[in-house]
Amino acid sequence: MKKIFIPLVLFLLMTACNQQGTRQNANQEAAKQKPRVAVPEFNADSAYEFIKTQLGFGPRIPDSRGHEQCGDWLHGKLSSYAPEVTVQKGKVTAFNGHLLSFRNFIGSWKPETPNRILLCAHWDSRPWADHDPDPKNRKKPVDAANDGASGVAVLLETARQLSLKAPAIGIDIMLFDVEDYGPPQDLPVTGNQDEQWGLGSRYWSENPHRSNYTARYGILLDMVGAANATFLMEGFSLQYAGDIVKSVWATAGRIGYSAFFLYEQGGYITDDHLPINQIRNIPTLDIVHLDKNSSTGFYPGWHTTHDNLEVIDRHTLKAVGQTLLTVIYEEQ
Ligand code: AHN
Ligand code: ZN
Repeated sequence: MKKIFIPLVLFLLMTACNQQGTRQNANQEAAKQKPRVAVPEFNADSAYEFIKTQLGFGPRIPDSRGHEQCGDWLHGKLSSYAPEVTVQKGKVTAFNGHLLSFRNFIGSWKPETPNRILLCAHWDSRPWADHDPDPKNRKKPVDAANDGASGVAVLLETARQLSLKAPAIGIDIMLFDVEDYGPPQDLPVTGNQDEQWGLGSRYWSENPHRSNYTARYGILLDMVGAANATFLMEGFSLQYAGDIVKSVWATAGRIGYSAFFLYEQGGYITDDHLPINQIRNIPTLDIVHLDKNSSTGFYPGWHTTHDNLEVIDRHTLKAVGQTLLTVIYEEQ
């Protein structure tokens, strides 16, 4: 019996080592091409506080008081860091026909240069915890510490760092509104779901804040704060921005975060990056917490009342934030 298994174990070991080798080669390759620059330290405590502040406004549901107040705070905060801030205001139509007021906030560094990258996240919170394990909770709003606030918090801390040390390239930090107003789970599916999520980013993609706006590439952050997060390579990201996915993952691995950034393909997610890819033709990837073992494919607290401050872990914020700063400051 044992004899049969030894070659199998050896084979598995060799395959594992081989994959490890390929990964290391990819990391070394990426490192070789990058300039040696000093990258600031991402402050995860600061990002954590930015999550707490957003939650302090209560649910950030479109056309609610908490939403309005959080938007005002975000506008002020972004304006304190970015040389130029544009606010896009308007109305979008939700899946149920309701007209929702929205604001997209865009902070720009070196607004004139075409040599730029865009970074984005959504700041609204989901009105219903429609995936809560307890049916009694499914009409309750979500705190959205991870699904919303975490991405915004990492971008605000990034903005703070950019205000302290100017990047070599142009940057836009876009905080999109009305991402999470998609139809609740218990409704029969009607219409095109690609057009029912990400309404703020769809609006911007159809009406960019500068005419002929373009960027070399974009990075979307979605659910980047939960403990032990796993970022699989999301389907549309690989389809539209495969080279950038590999480069960002290699950067994360090179600076020690390969436990978060897995070399594994995830599903195709309708998220804020989709209209940017399809309408603006800017290759944009989604760093999104996907979990093959959860029933939804997303992180386990997704669209539940458990998506609160307790799920947030500074180590995850640090892994994503430090990777992002490294990507930004190594661009020339
Ligand atoms: C769909 O469920 C089709 N997309 C989810 C996008 C999303 C919601 N990201 C965060 N919340
Ligand atoms: Zn959501």
